[in-house]
Amino acid sequence: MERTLVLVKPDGVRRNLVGEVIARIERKGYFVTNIRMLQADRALLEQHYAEHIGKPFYEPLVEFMLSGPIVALIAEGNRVIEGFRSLAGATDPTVAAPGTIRGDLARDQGTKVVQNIVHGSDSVESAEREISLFFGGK
Ligand code: IDP
Ligand code: MG
Repeated sequence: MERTLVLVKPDGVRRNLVGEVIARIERKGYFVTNIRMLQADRALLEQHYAEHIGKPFYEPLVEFMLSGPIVALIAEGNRVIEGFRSLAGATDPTVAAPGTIRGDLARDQGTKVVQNIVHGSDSVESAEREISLFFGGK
């Protein structure tokens, strides 16, 4: 069964949207098979967002992800990686389609980093790498 790593980012936790995100995953028919709330540290985020090191939004992104607790979960199902990214919507919430998590629940806050409620892995390789980071290889 395919797996993906979903994060509810600090904006989603602060706004009490953890249940909303989980409900959308479950209503779509995917299974939540592991979940934890944590306060990330810089070392974890540097590994998680390694592909973005050096980009102008990298440091604001790390600061944002350090700004409060996050929820990490594993969702499972056929084509769940693609399916969750479809549920999440486009990175920029201003243009994310209505009906998606980002399109319905987020907007531009004028910050250096886009605050867009959720993260979802973008490939099988990144999903397995990210699941190992947040769940220790389980
Ligand atoms: P994704 O979360 O849709 O996969 P990525 O390109 O992997 O998007 O970027 C990781 C995160 O960095 C985004 O979710 C968003 O919070 C932030 N981000 C990405 N691109 C920009 C940008 O151009 N400006 C500000 N923040 C950005
Ligand atoms: Mg990404």
